[in-house]
Amino acid sequence: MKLSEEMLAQYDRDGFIAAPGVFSQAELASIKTALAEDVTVKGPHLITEDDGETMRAVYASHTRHPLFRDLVTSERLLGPAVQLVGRDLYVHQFKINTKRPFGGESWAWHQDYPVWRDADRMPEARAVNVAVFLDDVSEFNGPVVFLRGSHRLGSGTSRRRQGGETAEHIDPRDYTLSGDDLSRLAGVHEMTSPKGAAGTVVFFHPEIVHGSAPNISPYPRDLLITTYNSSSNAPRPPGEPRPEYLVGRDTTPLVPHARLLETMAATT
Ligand code: 6CS
Ligand code: FE
Repeated sequence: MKLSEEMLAQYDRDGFIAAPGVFSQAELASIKTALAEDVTVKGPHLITEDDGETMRAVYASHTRHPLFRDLVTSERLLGPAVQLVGRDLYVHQFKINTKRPFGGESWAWHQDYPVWRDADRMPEARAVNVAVFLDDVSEFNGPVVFLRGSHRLGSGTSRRRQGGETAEHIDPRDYTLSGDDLSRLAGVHEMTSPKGAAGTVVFFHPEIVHGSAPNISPYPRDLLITTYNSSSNAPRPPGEPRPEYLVGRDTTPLVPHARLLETMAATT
């Protein structure tokens, strides 16, 4: 897949672009099967809602399951990512936010890069988030909302809130922008949420302000997000880095492939 000049210009201007129909129904079914297999592996990479039981997110599936390994090296994701940030990309972070029907919780307003800057010492925002809709996304099941063009402001003012410093996985609540900041930003940057069928892919900038509301609908909203970073922009923490499920260690540039995704049993 190749992004047109127009789409590249749109990304620069808005901080995100959406491409429908990137994955087929059969591939989506394979991805769902792989997700069901992967979440049987227990560990700190499984993030729960505040009830401590319901799954909210799973991290680093690409390090455990062959299908997700294939997905992150797919030319359909990696090709456009290279166009947007440049060559020599690796996976800094991989997650699937599994927003369940009837109450999957919100994600507070935040920017991603400040977390990686402060917690991981990622030198620059030379990365891109690639989000794959695993379910149809409508206005009802808690779509991600962007402040259009807010990536152009940078992220100088985003700071971690006092408290909660011990968690490895940093919830956006600990990094959320103030109400004053958001009111000001929303006055200039329109709130907008890409919607579409499962198989749609959204590319978004690590400094765009975004968040999402709870899912009160009867429909799930599983959203897979892989963050590609430039190998030359890999985190350089002074001390112990955060765990591998949050911060990818293998910074070898990925080589894209053009295969379809097939059902593959988990290796673990
Ligand atoms: O701890 C982290 O890296 C996660 N936290 C936030 C707010 N964004 C990026 C990432 O998913
Ligand atoms: Fe985010």
